[in-house]
Amino acid sequence: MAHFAEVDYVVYPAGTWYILRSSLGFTGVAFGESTDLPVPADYDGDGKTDLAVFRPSNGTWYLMRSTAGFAGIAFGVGTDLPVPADYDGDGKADVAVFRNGVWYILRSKDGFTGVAFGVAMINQQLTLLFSKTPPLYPTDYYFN
Ligand SMILES: [Ca+2]
Ligand SMILES: [Ca+2]
Repeated sequence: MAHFAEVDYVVYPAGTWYILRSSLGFTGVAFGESTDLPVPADYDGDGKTDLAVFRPSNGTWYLMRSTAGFAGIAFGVGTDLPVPADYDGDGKADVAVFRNGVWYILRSKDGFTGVAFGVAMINQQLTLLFSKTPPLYPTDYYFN
């Protein structure tokens, strides 16, 4: 867990990541399209956050992993809310979506699962909130 002073900041307007890194300064990286949803997380478990987007038009996750490299993973549909996190506790973030009160999780160690928790209305509200809020993610970013 990074101390606040060491955290990097990133914004994601129209397919370019603008990252203010705590130790390496500012950078801009083109990754993704303007209609993609940014889903940064540490997917390969090396302790560094990876650039990643969820593309609603084809339900595919595009991951630029800092150690394991690029990956494209078809998981979810366009109306899903992407909710990546490490659900099975192996240190690697898992691809996951929330849809109509069900969490669909592709766990890196324990495999696929679906968990009913919440209601469909939450999904709609979160999607609305997500779409109107400029993404701002403080985290530890890898980029050279
Ligand atoms: Ca990583
Ligand atoms: Ca995991």
